[in-house]
Amino acid sequence: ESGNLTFTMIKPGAVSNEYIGPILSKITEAGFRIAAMKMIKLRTAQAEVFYGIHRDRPFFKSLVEFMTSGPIVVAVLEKENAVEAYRALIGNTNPEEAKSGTIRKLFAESVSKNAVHGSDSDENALNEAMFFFSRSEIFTKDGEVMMAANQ
Ligand code: DAT
Ligand code: MG
Repeated sequence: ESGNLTFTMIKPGAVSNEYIGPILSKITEAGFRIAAMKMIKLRTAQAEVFYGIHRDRPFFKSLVEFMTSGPIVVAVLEKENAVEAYRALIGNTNPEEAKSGTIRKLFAESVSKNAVHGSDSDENALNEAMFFFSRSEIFTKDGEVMMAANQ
Protein backbone atom coordinates (compact mmCIF):
# COMPACT_ATOMS: atom_id res chain seq x y z
CA GLU A 1 0.00 0.00 0.00
CA SER A 2 1.28 3.45 -0.86
CA GLY A 3 1.63 6.26 1.65
CA ASN A 4 -0.24 9.52 1.90
CA LEU A 5 2.71 11.88 2.33
CA THR A 6 5.40 13.28 0.10
CA PHE A 7 8.09 15.90 0.53
CA THR A 8 8.74 18.85 -1.77
CA MET A 9 11.09 21.79 -2.09
CA ILE A 10 10.47 24.93 -4.13
CA LYS A 11 14.01 25.51 -5.36
CA PRO A 12 15.97 28.82 -5.36
CA GLY A 13 15.24 29.79 -8.98
CA ALA A 14 11.49 29.40 -8.52
CA VAL A 15 11.59 31.34 -5.25
CA SER A 16 13.60 34.23 -6.75
CA ASN A 17 11.24 34.33 -9.76
CA GLU A 18 8.31 34.79 -7.31
CA TYR A 19 6.74 31.45 -8.21
CA ILE A 20 6.03 30.32 -4.62
CA GLY A 21 2.36 31.37 -4.83
CA PRO A 22 1.68 29.98 -8.32
CA ILE A 23 3.37 26.66 -7.43
CA LEU A 24 1.44 26.32 -4.16
CA SER A 25 -1.76 27.03 -6.13
CA LYS A 26 -0.98 24.18 -8.54
CA ILE A 27 -0.30 21.91 -5.56
CA THR A 28 -3.52 22.68 -3.69
CA GLU A 29 -5.63 22.73 -6.88
CA ALA A 30 -4.35 19.19 -7.54
CA GLY A 31 -5.82 18.10 -4.21
CA PHE A 32 -2.78 18.04 -1.96
CA ARG A 33 -3.04 19.26 1.63
CA ILE A 34 -0.06 21.19 3.02
CA ALA A 35 0.85 19.29 6.20
CA ALA A 36 4.06 21.23 6.94
CA MET A 37 5.85 24.18 5.36
CA LYS A 38 8.67 26.66 5.97
CA MET A 39 11.14 28.89 4.12
CA ILE A 40 14.82 28.21 4.80
CA LYS A 41 18.26 28.50 3.22
CA LEU A 42 20.20 25.26 2.89
CA ARG A 43 23.76 25.10 4.13
CA THR A 44 26.29 23.39 1.88
CA ALA A 45 26.63 20.42 4.25
CA GLN A 46 22.83 19.96 4.36
CA ALA A 47 22.52 20.04 0.56
CA GLU A 48 25.38 17.54 0.25
CA VAL A 49 23.61 15.13 2.62
CA PHE A 50 20.17 15.63 1.07
CA TYR A 51 21.51 14.94 -2.44
CA GLY A 52 24.13 12.43 -1.24
CA ILE A 53 22.85 9.75 -3.62
CA HIS A 54 24.06 11.96 -6.50
CA ARG A 55 27.53 12.55 -4.97
CA ASP A 56 29.38 10.87 -7.85
CA ARG A 57 27.40 12.52 -10.66
CA PRO A 58 29.11 15.19 -12.76
CA PHE A 59 26.44 17.75 -11.83
CA PHE A 60 26.74 17.25 -8.04
CA LYS A 61 28.86 20.32 -7.27
CA SER A 62 26.71 22.67 -9.35
CA LEU A 63 23.56 21.09 -7.88
CA VAL A 64 24.77 21.84 -4.32
CA GLU A 65 25.82 25.36 -5.33
CA PHE A 66 22.42 26.02 -6.89
CA MET A 67 20.45 24.57 -3.99
CA THR A 68 22.39 26.77 -1.51
CA SER A 69 22.23 29.91 -3.68
CA GLY A 70 19.09 31.33 -2.06
CA PRO A 71 16.06 30.56 0.07
CA ILE A 72 13.84 27.57 -0.64
CA VAL A 73 10.43 26.46 0.59
CA VAL A 74 10.26 22.97 2.09
CA ALA A 75 6.90 21.28 2.62
CA VAL A 76 5.20 18.01 3.42
CA LEU A 77 2.19 17.28 1.22
CA GLU A 78 -0.69 14.91 1.93
CA LYS A 79 -2.84 13.09 -0.61
CA GLU A 80 -3.73 9.51 -1.41
CA ASN A 81 -0.81 7.89 -3.24
CA ALA A 82 1.11 11.14 -2.65
CA VAL A 83 4.55 10.22 -4.02
CA GLU A 84 3.33 9.01 -7.40
CA ALA A 85 0.64 11.70 -7.69
CA TYR A 86 3.13 14.46 -6.95
CA ARG A 87 5.77 13.12 -9.36
CA ALA A 88 3.04 13.21 -12.03
CA LEU A 89 2.14 16.80 -11.11
CA ILE A 90 5.75 18.05 -11.26
CA GLY A 91 6.66 16.23 -14.49
CA ASN A 92 9.96 15.05 -15.94
CA THR A 93 13.27 16.10 -14.35
CA ASN A 94 14.08 17.86 -17.64
CA PRO A 95 11.43 20.54 -18.26
CA GLU A 96 11.86 20.13 -22.02
CA GLU A 97 10.50 16.59 -21.60
CA ALA A 98 7.84 17.47 -19.02
CA LYS A 99 4.20 17.30 -20.09
CA SER A 100 2.26 20.52 -20.55
CA GLY A 101 0.56 21.71 -17.39
CA THR A 102 3.15 20.14 -15.08
CA ILE A 103 4.92 22.34 -12.54
CA ARG A 104 8.31 21.85 -14.16
CA LYS A 105 6.95 22.60 -17.64
CA LEU A 106 5.40 25.80 -16.30
CA PHE A 107 8.08 27.05 -13.91
CA ALA A 108 11.45 25.32 -14.51
CA GLU A 109 14.33 27.13 -16.22
CA SER A 110 16.41 24.04 -17.10
CA VAL A 111 17.15 20.47 -15.99
CA SER A 112 19.44 21.82 -13.25
CA LYS A 113 17.12 24.68 -12.22
CA ASN A 114 13.93 22.64 -12.37
CA ALA A 115 11.71 24.57 -9.92
CA VAL A 116 10.79 21.80 -7.48
CA HIS A 117 11.85 18.58 -5.79
CA GLY A 118 9.52 15.65 -5.24
CA SER A 119 10.29 12.46 -3.30
CA ASP A 120 10.66 9.30 -5.39
CA SER A 121 9.48 6.70 -2.83
CA ASP A 122 7.47 6.49 0.39
CA GLU A 123 10.64 5.65 2.31
CA ASN A 124 12.49 8.66 0.93
CA ALA A 125 9.45 10.89 1.50
CA LEU A 126 9.49 10.10 5.21
CA ASN A 127 13.27 10.45 5.49
CA GLU A 128 13.22 13.77 3.62
CA ALA A 129 10.30 15.10 5.69
CA MET A 130 12.09 14.20 8.92
CA PHE A 131 15.31 15.81 7.61
CA PHE A 132 13.57 19.21 7.80
CA PHE A 133 10.67 18.83 10.24
CA SER A 134 10.13 17.35 13.65
CA ARG A 135 7.09 15.16 14.16
CA SER A 136 5.27 17.96 16.02
CA GLU A 137 5.64 20.28 13.00
CA ILE A 138 3.78 17.95 10.60
CA PHE A 139 0.00 18.42 10.69
CA THR A 140 -1.64 15.58 8.82
CA LYS A 141 -5.39 15.28 8.46
CA ASP A 142 -5.74 12.53 11.06
CA GLY A 143 -2.78 13.59 13.19
CA GLU A 144 -0.69 10.58 12.28
CA VAL A 145 2.76 11.19 10.81
CA MET A 146 3.75 7.63 10.00
CA MET A 147 3.32 6.34 6.49
CA ALA A 148 2.71 2.80 5.34
CA ALA A 149 6.33 2.39 4.27
CA ASN A 150 7.63 2.90 7.78
CA GLN A 151 5.16 0.86 9.79
P1 DAT B 1 14.42 14.43 -9.77
O1 DAT B 1 14.62 15.76 -9.10
O2 DAT B 1 13.43 14.49 -10.89
O3 DAT B 1 14.11 13.32 -8.78
P2 DAT B 1 17.10 13.31 -9.92
O4 DAT B 1 16.82 12.72 -8.58
O5 DAT B 1 17.58 12.39 -10.98
O6 DAT B 1 15.81 14.06 -10.49
O7 DAT B 1 18.17 14.48 -9.80
C1 DAT B 1 18.13 15.36 -8.69
C2 DAT B 1 18.39 16.76 -9.19
O8 DAT B 1 19.69 16.84 -9.76
C3 DAT B 1 17.46 17.23 -10.30
O9 DAT B 1 16.23 17.70 -9.82
C4 DAT B 1 18.28 18.29 -10.96
C5 DAT B 1 19.69 17.73 -10.87
N1 DAT B 1 20.00 16.98 -12.09
C6 DAT B 1 19.59 15.74 -12.42
N2 DAT B 1 20.04 15.36 -13.63
C7 DAT B 1 20.77 16.41 -14.07
C8 DAT B 1 21.52 16.66 -15.25
N3 DAT B 1 21.62 15.76 -16.24
N4 DAT B 1 22.15 17.87 -15.37
C9 DAT B 1 22.09 18.77 -14.40
N5 DAT B 1 21.40 18.61 -13.24
C10 DAT B 1 20.75 17.44 -13.09
MG1 MG C 1 15.22 12.48 -7.31
